[in-house]
Amino acid sequence: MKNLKSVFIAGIALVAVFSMAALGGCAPDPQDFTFECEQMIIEGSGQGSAGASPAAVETGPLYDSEEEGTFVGTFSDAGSTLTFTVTSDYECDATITLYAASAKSGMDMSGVDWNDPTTYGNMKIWLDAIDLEEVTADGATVSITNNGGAPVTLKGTLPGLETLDMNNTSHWHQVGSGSGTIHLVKGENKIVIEHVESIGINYDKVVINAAANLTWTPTENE
Ligand SMILES: [Ca+2]
Repeated sequence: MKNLKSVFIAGIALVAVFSMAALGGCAPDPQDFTFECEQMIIEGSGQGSAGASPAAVETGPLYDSEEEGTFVGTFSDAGSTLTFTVTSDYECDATITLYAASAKSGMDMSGVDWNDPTTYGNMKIWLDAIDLEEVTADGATVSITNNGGAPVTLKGTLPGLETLDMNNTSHWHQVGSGSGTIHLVKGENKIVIEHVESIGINYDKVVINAAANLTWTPTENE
């Protein structure tokens, strides 16, 4: 009798587990998985100091910090992409957060008289903040899609700088972030970050918070 009762209770427990799995779809507690942009497949280009350049991996000091970061820089041409494939053991909605720094510089030379060197200091250079949710004629500034589906809307801002010191590398590494919801399928998720607008952005990393185990194979870029 006692054994029968145990079997019965075990049966109820099993039904409960299956019901939870059916309702939630995702099993483990949510956890963060980090994907460094410099380890993604880079297909991009932009304007470097020597003119048109392929997107490149660069390491440098972070703004207002003792630390260094590694980025995909010289990334400004529309249509450039970062691609990475994540294998998930569950189908679920997950939070995706992009960490990046604005490299959208602006310049005002109206106070400069080129015949008068004493006015050269009046040149103003700055970095614009980038609202990741802002929709341009071509779509959002940055588009993230999974397996070719609808783009994820990212909410967040990459901060700007009132005065940009071109020679201070850390000024190009003031990291901000934007988050959205991405739907992961069980199995392969080919995630593409597309640079929609022709403006400068230095890409740092993506963090996905998912109630699943996510794995990937990083790409070795130079
Ligand atoms: Ca990075």
